[in-house]
Amino acid sequence: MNLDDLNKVAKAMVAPGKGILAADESTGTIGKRFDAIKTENTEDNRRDYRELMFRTTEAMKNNISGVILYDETIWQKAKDGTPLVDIIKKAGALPGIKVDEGIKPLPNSPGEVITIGLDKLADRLPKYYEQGARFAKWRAVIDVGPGIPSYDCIHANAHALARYAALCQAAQIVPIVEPEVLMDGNHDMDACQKVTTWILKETFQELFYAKVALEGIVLKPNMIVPGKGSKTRATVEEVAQRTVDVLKNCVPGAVPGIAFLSGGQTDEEATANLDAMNKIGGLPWALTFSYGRALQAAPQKAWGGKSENVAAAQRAFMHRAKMNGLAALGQWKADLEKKAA
Ligand code: 5MM
Repeated sequence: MNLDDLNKVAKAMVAPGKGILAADESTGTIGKRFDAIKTENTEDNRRDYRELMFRTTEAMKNNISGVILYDETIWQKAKDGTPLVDIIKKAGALPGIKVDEGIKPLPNSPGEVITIGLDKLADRLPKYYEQGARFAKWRAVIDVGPGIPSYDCIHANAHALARYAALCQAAQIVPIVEPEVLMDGNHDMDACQKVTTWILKETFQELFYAKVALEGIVLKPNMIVPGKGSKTRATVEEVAQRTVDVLKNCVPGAVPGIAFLSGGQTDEEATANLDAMNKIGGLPWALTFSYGRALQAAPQKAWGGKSENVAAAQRAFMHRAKMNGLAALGQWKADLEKKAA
């Protein structure tokens, strides 16, 4: 492992004003997104949709440091035969790859899941590196509900994240470590804070035991927000302060950067919350975005599966990338949203 190089890649992923495009929806998940825009979930449509984002040159150059790809996409070619990874690289961004193989029920733990995909990972990683991937992603899913999460769920998922991260670094790939506490549920902000603290503490302990070099990772956590079904709501300032408090308690300063998931927040909430955290300032790590839905909902709606809407979709994508780029600098303002094309 060359830690200097891993550290350079990790820093590039969280460079000022830039963040990560999470375009790693599995075929089932992109199918749900396509259903919403009445578009058939075919290989060609998945390619055309992703190609339009990767060819949004200004956004890719100015605000997107890297793209998390799904296995299908990393091997896919654009309509004109150019490999999609080459389009991403030409735009100045880094290709990355989701390497987990999804979730399965955790035995003896009703309502809880474990992320799978470790078995052949050591063999798969060098192939992804050769194909251009310089970082990877693994997502652990933690649900909050009556009596859950259990210690078994927290521990098993943190342990898997650490084993994945160690394998990535051995293959010279920067691991994005993503423990996601879901927004689904009726729980309040206190419960989100408690569970997020727990999974982060456990994850960094397991990363230590697995001898993962923190200088060569990027953390992808959720923000501290009330569950979607909770009767309580939180202000942008509360979300920002609570999230920063949790991170300060749990994340060592050696980690170069933290790139949040959006988790079901609206586009503008995800931007405003990130911006407010960066306005607090004085933090040891860069804080940026690694959004899926909060970057893609607008372009998907504008595209609607129609080639005549590609330019409109690219404008929508460019706008969200720019807004989140400003939020990563703490320079976003709500009225910039209204000036959108
Ligand atoms: C892009 O969505 C990813 C999920 O894919 P699958 O569920 O299909 O495997 C997801 O892991 C994503 O990378 C992050 O959770 C961030 O996405 P959001 O939409 O929460 O910002």
